[in-house]
Amino acid sequence: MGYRDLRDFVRTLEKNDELGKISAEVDPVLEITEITDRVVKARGPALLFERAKGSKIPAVTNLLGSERRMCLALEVDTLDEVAERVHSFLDVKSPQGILEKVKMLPKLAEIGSFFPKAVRNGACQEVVRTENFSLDYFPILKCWPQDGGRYITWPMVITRNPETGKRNVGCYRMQVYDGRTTGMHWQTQKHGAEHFRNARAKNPQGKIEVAVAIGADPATALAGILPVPPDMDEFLFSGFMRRDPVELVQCKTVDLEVPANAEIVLEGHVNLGEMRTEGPFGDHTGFYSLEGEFPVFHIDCITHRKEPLYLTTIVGPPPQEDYFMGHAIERIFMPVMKMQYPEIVDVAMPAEGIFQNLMIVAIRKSYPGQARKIMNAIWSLGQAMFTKVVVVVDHDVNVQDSREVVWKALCAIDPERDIQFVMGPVDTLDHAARRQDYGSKMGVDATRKWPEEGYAGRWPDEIKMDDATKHRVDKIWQQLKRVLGPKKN
Ligand SMILES: Cc1cc2nc3c(=O)[nH]c(=O)nc-3n(C[C@H](O)[C@H](O)[C@H](O)COP(=O)(O)O)c2cc1C
Ligand SMILES: [Mn+2]
Repeated sequence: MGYRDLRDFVRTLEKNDELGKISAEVDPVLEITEITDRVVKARGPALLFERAKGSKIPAVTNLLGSERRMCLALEVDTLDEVAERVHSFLDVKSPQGILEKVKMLPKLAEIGSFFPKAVRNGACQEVVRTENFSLDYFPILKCWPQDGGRYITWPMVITRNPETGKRNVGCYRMQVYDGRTTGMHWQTQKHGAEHFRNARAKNPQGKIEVAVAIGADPATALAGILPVPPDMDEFLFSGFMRRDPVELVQCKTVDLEVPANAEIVLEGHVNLGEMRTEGPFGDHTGFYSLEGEFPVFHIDCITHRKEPLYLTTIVGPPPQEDYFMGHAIERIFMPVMKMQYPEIVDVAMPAEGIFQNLMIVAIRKSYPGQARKIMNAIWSLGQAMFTKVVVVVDHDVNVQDSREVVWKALCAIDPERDIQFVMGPVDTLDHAARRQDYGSKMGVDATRKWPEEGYAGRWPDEIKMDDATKHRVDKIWQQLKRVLGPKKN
């Protein structure tokens, strides 16, 4: 059984000593960010701001800002357990004979049980406001000094693909323009933006319906961040992660469904012919994203629980909470990468690489040029297409250890020979790119070079002491340590 809702998870955090309750009045303008930033960098607890200045609603930050809390959220001891479950579903082979077919049935039934489930009533609609509503009611953060205003930072933005009718859930920040109007910052290559363009192609002056849910049980709240393929329902994957279907309730004024257990829901529309300046925003790159033109979300109705919690997060100089989200997603989707590219041994995205700037991939190379094939694979794999620098190393490099990577990768390259540049789509937030959304990427082949790859010399072995000598020294080590004194080593 997954967590019922956000407050259920918050209670569990409290029981596990993973919640800091702040009863002093704190301003959602800058102060909540400053406190959250300090706490996440110290690997501190999730934070409940009980008295956010200017609002009666408490705010929650840093909900998943550590690996331990991410594991609590997904009810596992290690993230590998979720990866293992993903693997076991991918590993379904064509059954041979009746017995294997029978054995497969429970697995198939289990998949069926993860599909979102329609329910009639949801706590998210305890209060329905179609008039006299305003976003001012909620403790929405202004995160950093140069931000263009307040931003809703952890929404689940729900739209329907006008071509296929399929649902998408994306987490796209929303700048508050006034009590009923926000920006809709879906970046060019994201699924919400694709729905917008599809609809606009049919009817440039029309509109699309949008629902925004804020706060839910943690696996559902993560739905908007999951990089699943277009037209795959993120809520199905949330159901898989929580081992319980996401319950959805029909919105009051738009033809969309939202998680019944959500804290707050904004229903409304985006006009297809309308753009407005959005930004600046202190972003997850650690720099401000400057102003840009983005669509506008008009709120027609707000529903919420009787006493809602406002779930939000901050991004900024790494590491922040989004690092732990991204890391979990990287671990969970590893089996999918490995299924398509079995030579991949491990992948790492260090926090300072802010996801889109650096991916280190270890492969078991078995034919010439394979490292370069993997770079191209990464650049065509969903949102990994944005990766500015891909470093491919051999299987015996521990990619989780950045020091080892710097040491071994730099020893393995002849830069002119081993670095390649390609052009393609880059992240909207990349402020160094020559054009927004378009620029170059770099691949570094830091694997051992083979004669078949034109390497004329003999690749040296890595230095390692032989076991017999180590064993002999182990035996006299205690005695030596006395002579060497209390110093370390
Ligand atoms: C805290 C946070 C804020 C985000 N803000 C944005 C944003 O403003 N715009 C955007 O395009 N992606 C943003 N993302 C990344 C998307 O949520 C992510 O790429 C997601 O997979 C998009 O869903 P989609 O593939 O269905 O479009 C954010 C992610 C996090 C964790
Ligand atoms: Mn999507």
